Amino acid sequence: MAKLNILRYPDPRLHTVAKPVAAVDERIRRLVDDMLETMYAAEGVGLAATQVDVHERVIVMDTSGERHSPLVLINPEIIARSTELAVAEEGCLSVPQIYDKVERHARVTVRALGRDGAPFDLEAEGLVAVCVQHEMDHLVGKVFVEYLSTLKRERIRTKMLKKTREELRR
Ligand code: GNR
Ligand code: NI
Repeated sequence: MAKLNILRYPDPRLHTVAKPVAAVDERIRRLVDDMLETMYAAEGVGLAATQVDVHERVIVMDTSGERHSPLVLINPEIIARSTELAVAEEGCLSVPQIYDKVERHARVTVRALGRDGAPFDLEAEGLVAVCVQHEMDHLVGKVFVEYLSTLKRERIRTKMLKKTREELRR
């Protein structure tokens, strides 16, 4: 296994649209395992392949407190969504230390392939629903800050660029 580098906003590669996985083979299983290692090391509850500069429809998640319940979603599609919306505070490993409220569907049903290539449906609510919608946005090149006002987004962009520059100077 290997820990992968996580792209940081405003990296333009975060806006790449991922392609469907053609076959769940050894290469994809290795990607999944590397993404899980990367997510756990970063203490995130989810990670999309887009964030590690791989533009294929792969997501890993673990919303359990114990961090021993990995969930793998390959080629995820939302097959049902509640009309009811819910607002939750979100963060993103690609936008460290920024948290803000985002409104999304309160419940979603997602159809995906697992690490074994077998299809399954996930009925999500609460943090799982927030996280899976957040991750699926990454796969179409969307970062949660794009739901915020232009003013907030510009402030975040400036702050991130400054932070990355300072880190490079060290
Ligand atoms: O670790 C993460 N926490 C989180 C909290 C609230 C809503 C969404 C998330 S996802 C985020 C990890 C990440 O950036 N996934 O893309
Ligand atoms: Ni994210």
